Amino acid sequence: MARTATVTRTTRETQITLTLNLDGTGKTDLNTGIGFFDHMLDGFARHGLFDLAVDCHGDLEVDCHHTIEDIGIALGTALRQALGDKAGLVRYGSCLLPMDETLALCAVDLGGRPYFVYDAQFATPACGGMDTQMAREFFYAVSYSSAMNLHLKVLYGENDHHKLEAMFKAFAKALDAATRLDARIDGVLSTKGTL
Ligand SMILES: [Mn+2]
Repeated sequence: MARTATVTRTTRETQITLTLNLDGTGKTDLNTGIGFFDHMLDGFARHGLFDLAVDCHGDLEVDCHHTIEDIGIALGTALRQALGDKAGLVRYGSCLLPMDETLALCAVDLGGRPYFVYDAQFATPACGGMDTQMAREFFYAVSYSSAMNLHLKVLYGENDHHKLEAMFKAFAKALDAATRLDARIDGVLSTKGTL
């Protein structure tokens, strides 16, 4: 069964159509209106081997906040739908991702209990059109809308572009691992028998 989902989300602040394929090859079609954020989502999709299309018309005349947060909600919602009944799902994934001087850590559990732990500091207020503060808002939105336990931490680093990109790629690799299916798993991987 195809593990894909398309989410359309419209508010007075953003109009979003997002399509996610968990079993893709890293193909992207990204039009968020924020060049730097497109670059981050591109790194996420390519390194997670997800196909991801995002079309967003957001209130960028205000700032980047609603656009980035709402795309996080749409991505999390699509992820939750695409995972379906989670039968055979590996469930856990983690990655330590180096990018030049930066090292980022990501660990995820797709067990259905949302939790979010985040630790990253930045030297500058923005990279391109993306406020550095919005990384937290984006990943928090993904975690609660997909019911994911998500831990993200920048262990060290200097350059804010590297820190952000390392987090998106670490998230991609951890999520790729957690969304794999294992034929040895009978039903769902939980001692409770439900996810
Ligand atoms: Mn880059």
